[in-house]
Amino acid sequence: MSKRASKAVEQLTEEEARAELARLAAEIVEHDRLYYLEDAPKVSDADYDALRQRNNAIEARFPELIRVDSPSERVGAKPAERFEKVRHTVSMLSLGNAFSEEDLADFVARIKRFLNWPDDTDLIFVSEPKIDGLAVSLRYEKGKLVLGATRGDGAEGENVTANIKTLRDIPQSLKGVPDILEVRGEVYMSHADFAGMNERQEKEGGKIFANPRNAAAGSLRQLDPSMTAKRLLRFFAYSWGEFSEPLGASQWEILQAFRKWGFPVNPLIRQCRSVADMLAFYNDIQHQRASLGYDIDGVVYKIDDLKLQDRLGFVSRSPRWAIAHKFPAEQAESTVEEIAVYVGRTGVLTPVAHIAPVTVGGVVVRNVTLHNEDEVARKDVRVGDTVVVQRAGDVIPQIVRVVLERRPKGAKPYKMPDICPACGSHASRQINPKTGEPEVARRCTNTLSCPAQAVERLRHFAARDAFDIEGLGEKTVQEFFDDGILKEPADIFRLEERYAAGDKAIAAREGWGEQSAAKLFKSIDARRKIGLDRLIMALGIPQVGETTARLLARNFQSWDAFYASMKSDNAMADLDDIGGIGDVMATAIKNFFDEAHNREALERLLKYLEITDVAAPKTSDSPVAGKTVVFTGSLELMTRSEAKARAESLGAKVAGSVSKKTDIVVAGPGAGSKLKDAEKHGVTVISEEDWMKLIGTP
Ligand code: 9MJ
Repeated sequence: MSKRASKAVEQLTEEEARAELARLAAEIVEHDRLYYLEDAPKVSDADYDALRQRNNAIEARFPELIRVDSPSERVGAKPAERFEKVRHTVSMLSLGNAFSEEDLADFVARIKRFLNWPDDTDLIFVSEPKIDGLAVSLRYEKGKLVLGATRGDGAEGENVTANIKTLRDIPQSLKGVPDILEVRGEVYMSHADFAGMNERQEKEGGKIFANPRNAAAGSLRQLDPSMTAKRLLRFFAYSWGEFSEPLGASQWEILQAFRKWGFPVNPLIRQCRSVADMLAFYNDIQHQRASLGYDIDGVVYKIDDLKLQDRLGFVSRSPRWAIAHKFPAEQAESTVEEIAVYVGRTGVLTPVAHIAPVTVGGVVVRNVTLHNEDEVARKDVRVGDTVVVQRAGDVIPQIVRVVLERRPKGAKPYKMPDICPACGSHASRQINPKTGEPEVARRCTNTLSCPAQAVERLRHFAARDAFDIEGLGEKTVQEFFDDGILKEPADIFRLEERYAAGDKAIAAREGWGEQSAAKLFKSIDARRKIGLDRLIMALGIPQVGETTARLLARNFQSWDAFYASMKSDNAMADLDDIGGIGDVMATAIKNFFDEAHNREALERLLKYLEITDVAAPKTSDSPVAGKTVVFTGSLELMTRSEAKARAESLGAKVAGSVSKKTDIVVAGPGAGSKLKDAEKHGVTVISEEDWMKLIGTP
């Protein structure tokens, strides 16, 4: 980078800006050339990024000065909401797999047999590391990159051109190439960039990716190309699609051509002449795997000679002339030092084994998730056990099995705590009343004030479909929570009071002036009066979304009626009476109100609220008002959800099964057991047409 001190963008005159943009365009182009063509960058990535950022900042200030050859134009325009589909002119291949030396020997023998060549003839293969990323196809027309597409199903992929254009590894234009050229290869993310990205995502509360492959896929499929640009995807070329002139006579020759044109080609590729050579390559790559800095999951062998490739052709979708030799999942032994329990944002308790640090596939593993208590029981993992740890396909590490011979005497079976480690409330597994089986997850029942769940709950509480408090989004909730200002919903309504009383924590917030405070307090104030349905929705009761909240509100009509029922012994019966609330949901609602912490947090909140009743559905003038209706068979005049909504709007309850409480069964063609149940209980059965007449829609 130029060493001369740069003037702040804000202080540039128009003339200086024009000169600076010209200088930056030239400098960036030169760095790109060094980077892509010479493989010899002269500046660090950070310095390079700084140049681009300066260029962008100047362009933002002087948009009329943007040059036609501006480096920022290398980032394509924003694509449409969804990616457009593109058909590959030549299908993108999938490879068959070999998992052993024997599989590999079979592969080579098969080829010789097919060609009718004696066993002892030499065949040349190109051996390549198998990058664990995403295959893409890059189409150049007259040397210009015109299309970047994902593999998709091999025949049809997605148009990700704008994102592909942000990859520094991929040239935007080529000289001395056929008019039509499709270069194919793998987009991937290095271990270092993956770690850096997840670190940033964690800080910003963004999505954490499980492995570099997922991160690369996520980045490439970003709708906003500037997001892809931030994530530093890389590329290796190894194959091709359509071309208007031959690219070479062999795989090896073509890879050399790719390299000459400026594409990264993996430096570890080799030509091999025998199974023994190929195995030596495989072992060599396997040894280097941990230090490569990017994920590979095996090696690929390809017949070098393209004429032979042609003769060999395909078996179904895979070429007969190539195979992927996969690495076995990497395993290592370690000992379990402790089984800890973590509470996720939604209150689910997850047991995690803390093990003595061990390197598996080049990564130091200290923690291994045990997923849930059933999994711990199935594997019978105990503290003190020696365990086999595996990273398969670079997914998160897992415990494969316990080495029972080495179990210490007196090791006790693990028992999951039934109190939440974050707040001490009861943690339970809900029983599914239908199957009688407990749910897999154990959850903390202190929905409203468990600190582990607080941020998620508060975010949900303030969200648009609940309290809809403008200015209290996820980021602010997180910050207020971190500062100890917000712990539970009631705190939201105490903010202004505390601010007025000079609470330092609130007043001293960075970037938080009088105005933003006043604005937030105003939007909070506007929500002190809230509809019953929104309140119920906001509580975050497991299983209860917008529809159920509305259903509950309409049935109970007032908070007092609802709360009184939920606290009473009749709660289950009352919920059961509402058509559309199944047993699982009813149990979840009941559990919520059974938890004393929830009731306490609720009562603290209620002091600040005026809850408006929800009118019961109009019932007076419809003959189906107050009736319980069951729809069965296929409906032809309305969809089932339409029928249900219509019936409910007329004051009917819609139930899922026929009982003696049912008043009407509406049966379409194909009605089965429910029709029999109706007969059994002596319930009136009518056709869909009769139903329409009954509700006044001929
Ligand atoms: C990877 N993933 O590195 C192929 N691949 O060739 C290499 N994939 C491939 N070659 C034809 N090196 C289809 C897939």
